[in-house]
Amino acid sequence: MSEQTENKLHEVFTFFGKDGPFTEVTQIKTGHINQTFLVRVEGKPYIVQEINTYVFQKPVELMDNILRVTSHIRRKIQAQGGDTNREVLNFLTNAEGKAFYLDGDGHYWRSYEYVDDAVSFNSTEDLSVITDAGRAFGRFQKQLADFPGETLYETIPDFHNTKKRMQNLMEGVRTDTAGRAVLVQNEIKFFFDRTQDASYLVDRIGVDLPLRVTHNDTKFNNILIDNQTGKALCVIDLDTIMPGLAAYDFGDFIRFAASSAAEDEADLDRVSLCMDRYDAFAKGFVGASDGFFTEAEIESMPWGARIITLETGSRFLLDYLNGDKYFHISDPEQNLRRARTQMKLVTEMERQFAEMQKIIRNYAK
Ligand code: ADP
Ligand code: GN1
Ligand code: MG
Repeated sequence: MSEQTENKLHEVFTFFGKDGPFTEVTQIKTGHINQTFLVRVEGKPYIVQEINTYVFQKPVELMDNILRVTSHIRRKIQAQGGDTNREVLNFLTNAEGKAFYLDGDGHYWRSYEYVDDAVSFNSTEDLSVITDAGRAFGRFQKQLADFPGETLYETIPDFHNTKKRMQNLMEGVRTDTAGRAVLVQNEIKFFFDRTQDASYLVDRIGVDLPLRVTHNDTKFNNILIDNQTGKALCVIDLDTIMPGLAAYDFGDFIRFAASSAAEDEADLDRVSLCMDRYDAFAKGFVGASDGFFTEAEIESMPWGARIITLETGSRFLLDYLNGDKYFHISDPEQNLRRARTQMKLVTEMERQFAEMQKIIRNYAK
């Protein structure tokens, strides 16, 4: 870690009244958005993050959402006799109750307790872990069922408005900032051909699909698994909690964790939809939900998978066209590889859609 970064991290801990000698500083690179560090101050572990303000333009409102949502969840856990130190994120606040530190360069920092003896996965073949993650993301929606969604600040407007996402892609093709459109004509056509699908869920919001308070970024690595019990412990990465559809949270997990390969796999022959993982997640998310979801919502889940995968692919392609401004990348082709894996998964879902629907109906009973 550079001396400059270490000094900055000390500044953050001083702000929160927790500074002391560091016994570990490690950068965690699994997320695509924020800068994340694991720091142990005299042995006690914390996560410190620099909030990405290109992505989240109102960090103050964002942190207000997170504090209110985590307090709400903490009360639920307390009422059920759970462990509030490990089952919900605990953010540091300063003497005035502020949960972010604005440094002299205009960067926003936050810190919360690191949940020790837990891991986050990018993938697993252990179906029981996937089912349990489904149960935990379902439980998360239930915990927030009585949270007033209309009071949440929209941290990224139109985050899962897939229709709008497609329009953004087309606009990106038109402006072609990085001069790359010529290289990806087939990819652009793939999304163009599916503009009708993109509207399918958005147009039903408030018609037959209820708006709930959803997580909206249910990647497998946004949930912590307890090392001792192997059970899903704590939902993390709370930046995008906003009103949304249950199908988004179902779909985003499938997109990521039911893929046979990494999100940026170059060899598309290795990318397929693992139906056993899809089944395992459906079992936890829908099957364990005790009648929480409506019939229309349950029927919409496979569409959530197909549409969120389409949407995420379009976002990767757009970022490639824009010159990689949004997602962290390791090389200039990574966003393009990511877009292509999502396209392959969409194709797989289209081919096996009847089977996906059958599995969901099975858990609706
Ligand atoms: P990003 O928005 O960039 O995805 P995240 O909030 O998801 O950032 O954090 C990045 C990664 O850091 C997570 O995927 C997880 O592996 C790890 N992580 C974050 N918070 C904790 C925590 N409290 N305990 C353990 N690991 C964590
Ligand atoms: C980002 O932050 P992370 O890595 O958990 C992104 C998601 C995408 C995902 C694709 C705020 O999630 O929407 O689906 O990358 N988060 C944001 O891997 O845009
Ligand atoms: Mg994350």
